[in-house]
Amino acid sequence: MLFVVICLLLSLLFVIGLFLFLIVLNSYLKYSGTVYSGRIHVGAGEWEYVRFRAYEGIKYRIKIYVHDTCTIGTCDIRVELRGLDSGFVKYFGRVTGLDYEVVLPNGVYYVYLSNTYSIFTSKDVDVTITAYFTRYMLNDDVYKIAVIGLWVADNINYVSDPRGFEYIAPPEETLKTKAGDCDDYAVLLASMYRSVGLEAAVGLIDTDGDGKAEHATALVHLDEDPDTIMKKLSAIVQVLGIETEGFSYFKDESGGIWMIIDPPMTYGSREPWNIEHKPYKLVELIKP
Ligand SMILES: [Ca+2]
Ligand SMILES: [Ca+2]
Repeated sequence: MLFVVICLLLSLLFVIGLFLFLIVLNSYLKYSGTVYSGRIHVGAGEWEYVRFRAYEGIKYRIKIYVHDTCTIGTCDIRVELRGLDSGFVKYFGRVTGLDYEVVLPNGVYYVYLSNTYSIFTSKDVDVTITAYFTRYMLNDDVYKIAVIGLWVADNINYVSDPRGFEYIAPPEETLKTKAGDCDDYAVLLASMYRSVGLEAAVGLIDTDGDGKAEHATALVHLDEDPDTIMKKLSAIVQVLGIETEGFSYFKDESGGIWMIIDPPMTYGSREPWNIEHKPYKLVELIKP
């Protein structure tokens, strides 16, 4: 075990170029996620709505197009955007089309489409709501954790060590071969996170309940409370078209949490922070 610990420590001291990880982070910034897209029929004298959940720090683009199918009167619709919890209200009046970008407080929102002023004419309305990252996300801790975790989960393959030999690859080697086992993932992730300014470590984990570690994971220290982190994480993965159920962490005795990022333990999942395996007990924390 001492050998493993020393190797992990040494590997963690490798400094990976910031350059590569800024490319990884930047490449995700151009992502956009469809929150809603559909055609809504609004009958004469009626109204309909689109409901969506918005998260702080994400930019939403709301596009509305009223189809030119009306036979009597004008083809327009009265549009309102209202926040259920935040008290946010925006009136757009009667429009035939709309292209609106907004950053909203956390909460549930309704786009109301009112045709109540029209007696005879029903309307078909296309509504698209798209979520984008804002540029300042590049330096957000949870953003870094999520997109680097997903990048590693997508780009590194799980391959066992040489038979009878516990080999801990330096992070740049794992990047080159695009393969490794749990300790190689852990060292690579911890190094990547450290390269973009996060406090990251490797945790040695007992996964069979005998009190001894046989698994390793990357851990990132965060000072925020788990609820706030969960909201941010949900926001970030909404743009990436992912829904996350939750994330796993160990409480730090001196405050804050150690968030777990462990792609091999969430194989096939799009949530490398959501560990379902039990037991999963931290035996040793290795900080460089
Ligand atoms: Ca290994
Ligand atoms: Ca064990």
